[in-house]
Amino acid sequence: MSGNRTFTMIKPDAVRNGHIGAILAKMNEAGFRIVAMKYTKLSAEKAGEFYAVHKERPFYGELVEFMSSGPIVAAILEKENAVADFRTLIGATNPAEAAPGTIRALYATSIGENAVHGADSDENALIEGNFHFAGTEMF
Ligand code: 3AN
Repeated sequence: MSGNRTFTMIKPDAVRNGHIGAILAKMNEAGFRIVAMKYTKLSAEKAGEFYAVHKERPFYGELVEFMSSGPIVAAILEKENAVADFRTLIGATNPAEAAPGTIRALYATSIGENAVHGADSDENALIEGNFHFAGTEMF
């Protein structure tokens, strides 16, 4: 499984702005297959746990508040070289620096509210996927 799966969330800003369908279409067109998916909402406690690695960063409180501010779409996606190819598809953290045509260039609002999350390593893809989908059937 290592190397061919990644974990993503469509964040509350993109959900609020009506971009779920367009973002899923971009993922599909780029060759990602959905293995597991759910429409859900993180409590502040769960968002804090998910982003625990950023606890010391100045934006942690803001990030937790934003990520628990509304529903998200969480998914595990499959494709060869999934983690790296997905990071390319979503673009830079700051949408102002994201390459044209990337999901963040198209749909993100700001560096904090940047439309979509993508795991940054195979190890984290597994941890984050388990965080949302442990015990869930995958296809
Ligand atoms: P990425 O999501 O591109 O991997 P990270 O891991 O550096 O970026 O940051 C995780 C999340 O923290 C970002 N998706 C974004 O929502 C938020 N974030 C990162 N940098 C900032 C910042 N300077 N100000 C506010 N929020 C930020």
